[in-house]
Amino acid sequence: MSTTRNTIVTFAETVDTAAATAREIPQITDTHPLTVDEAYAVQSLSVQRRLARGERLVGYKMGLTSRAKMQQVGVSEVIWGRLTDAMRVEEGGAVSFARYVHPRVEPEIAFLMKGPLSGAVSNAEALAAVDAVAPALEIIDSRYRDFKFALPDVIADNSSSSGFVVGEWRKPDFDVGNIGIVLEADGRPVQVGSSAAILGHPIRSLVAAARLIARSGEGIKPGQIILAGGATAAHHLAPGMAVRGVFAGMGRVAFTVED
Ligand code: OOG
Ligand code: MG
Repeated sequence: MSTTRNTIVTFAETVDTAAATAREIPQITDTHPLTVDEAYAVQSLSVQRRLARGERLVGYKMGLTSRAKMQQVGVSEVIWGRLTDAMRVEEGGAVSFARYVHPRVEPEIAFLMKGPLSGAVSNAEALAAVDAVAPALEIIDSRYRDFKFALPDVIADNSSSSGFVVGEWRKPDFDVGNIGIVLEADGRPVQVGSSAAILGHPIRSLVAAARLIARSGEGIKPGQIILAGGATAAHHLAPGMAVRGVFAGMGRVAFTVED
């Protein structure tokens, strides 16, 4: 079954509406096979709908860059998604549980870019394009029933992008390759890991971002934020929960969940 342009447009509307209304949907691939390129086309059109409503593209997120994440969702390909200003949650702020289907949180490293980055680049070139690094938390929320999906489904659903919180930016004059991370829920450690879990070093995730995003005809631009991917498995959010990420030598980042 080949996928027509009209079908791509329809799927883009389906995933966008599911995200906007916090309603779960069946997996697209239950009824219609999609190639990876078609899935990225659905993602692109669904995010264009957000931009048409006034949201702004502020960067990209990498996904499934650690084994813990791949194992948790049963998909083992590195993926990426788009971040808009509406997804940003203020550090120390609150999110409303009702806005999501079944949200989870995971600790990540964020890069703030000062140079453009596109195509095949080395680790050193990627690092030279970084203005600052920060501890971050990503809120992911698959729109698919039971948080279950195949690779094309999750890509079409903007790689589960829902929200992100960024802590204090620091100049990248230290190595982010092995930062100890504790994810806490209500003061209790729920995940413990290291930034080394992200492809061996988070800078490799930025290199992969430059390469993969270029395949869709886009490039990373100065001022954009890139999330490197979860360093640990994600933890389920619940109403009333206080979430905090503690990153050794980098600082903390926190938010709370309201009803
Ligand atoms: C897919 C998104 C993965 C990460 O950091 O690995 C991701 C998902 O787990 O729903 O954001
Ligand atoms: Mg993530």
